[in-house]
Amino acid sequence: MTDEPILLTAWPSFFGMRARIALDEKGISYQHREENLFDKSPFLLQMNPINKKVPVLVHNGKPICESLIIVQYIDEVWKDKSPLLPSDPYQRAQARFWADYIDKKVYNCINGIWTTKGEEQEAAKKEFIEVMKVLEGELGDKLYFGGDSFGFLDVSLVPFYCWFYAVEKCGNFSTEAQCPKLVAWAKKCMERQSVANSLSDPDKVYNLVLELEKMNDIE
Ligand code: GS8
Repeated sequence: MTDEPILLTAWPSFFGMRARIALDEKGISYQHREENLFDKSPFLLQMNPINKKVPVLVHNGKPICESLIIVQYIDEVWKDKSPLLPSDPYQRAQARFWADYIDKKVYNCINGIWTTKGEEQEAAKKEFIEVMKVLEGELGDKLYFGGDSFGFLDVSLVPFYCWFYAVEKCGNFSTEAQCPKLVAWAKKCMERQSVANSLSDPDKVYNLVLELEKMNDIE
């Protein structure tokens, strides 16, 4: 007997979107609990006392933390439908390598663009495009990162796409002009219900970024 899982997340969180996409791909119904990251709930602090961050998946009363670990857990527990990780150990290791690369690079570049101005922002934009080109190279001419089917790496990267509009407006540049194949891949992913349902509205993300810039005196 298993309980309906609970997902603690916050709407702008790309990490939370990963978990939402994975649950949707598997057709799992779950309880979505929206957290206010400026005033975290006692339940979040109890479920993730170490990092105190979202997302957290609570399954059978037990917490699973860290988005990539959550996606892998979902894939292992509900393994009969829509496998996300490749079955071949080498391919699985490669998918994990690239997901780790995304975690180490993409988040910092995106934050670097909207939290800075001038030379610092130029450097963040340059790095962002370099990273996107590396990922575009890994995608190659494939439909999805893992080949013909949507999988773990797609889930890991596509949530960042709903932040592209905000950082492009802040930095006055176009990702599509420099990485057309990567943006075409993101649009292809958006055709999936699981992705379209899970990603936040780019305008809403941009408005949040403008509010945060004001709050943090970034002019
Ligand atoms: C990152 C989670 C995270 O940064 C993961 O799950 O993959 N490596 C983790 N979550 C943010 C929201 S998204 O920017 C968060 O919860 N921040 C609250 C805080 O730092 O206090």
